Amino acid sequence: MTPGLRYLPGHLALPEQRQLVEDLRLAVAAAPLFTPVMPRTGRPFSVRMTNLGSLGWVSDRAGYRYQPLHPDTGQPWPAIPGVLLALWRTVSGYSHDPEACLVNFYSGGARMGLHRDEDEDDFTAPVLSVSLGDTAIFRIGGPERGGKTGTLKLNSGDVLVMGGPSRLCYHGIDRVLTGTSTLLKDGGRINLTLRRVTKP
Ligand code: MD6
Ligand code: FE
Repeated sequence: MTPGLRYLPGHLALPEQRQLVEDLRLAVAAAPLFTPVMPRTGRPFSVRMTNLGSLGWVSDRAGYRYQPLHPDTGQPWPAIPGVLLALWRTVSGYSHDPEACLVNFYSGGARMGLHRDEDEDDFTAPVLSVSLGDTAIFRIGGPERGGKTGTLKLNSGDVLVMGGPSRLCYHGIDRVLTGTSTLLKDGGRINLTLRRVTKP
């Protein structure tokens, strides 16, 4: 496994997963999921997104960036839930709180192409990911596009920490295995990624 990558299978127990889903339902009511589009081409992503925290990641024709307000409502993003802050403080090994939690919702044939998370100013903080709902096939490679890659199954409750050298590795979601979890009543998968954006 890539140095700095930590895979914590089943780290979140079912009660915490259920609490998070409840927190997310309230958050999404205030900050609705939107469909991001690729810079320049305007091609839509197959996942829908929203954010929690003081900054949120958005992608539109103008580019990728972090911003304090929801692009459609113009309101600040909802707060990062306590379960997630507690998780970050326990496993990130980083002494400042995250500023952004990107919420990705996968339904049907949604996937995520290989990419690096590189829009942050602080790469010394890890990116911490939480998976909820249906199992996904996660693909990870090295720091260069086109290198050797491998896959990992991400199940509901799994936590993945991309720190150290793995922080800037290419990764993506090949596909989501429909019907593998009953956590979300209408199925699908939610991925949460906690990020530190600015240098403290
Ligand atoms: C996903 N995850 O699991 C997509 N990024 O749906 C990511 O893009 C990701 O899992 C940075 C760190 C961990 C991740
Ligand atoms: Fe990512």
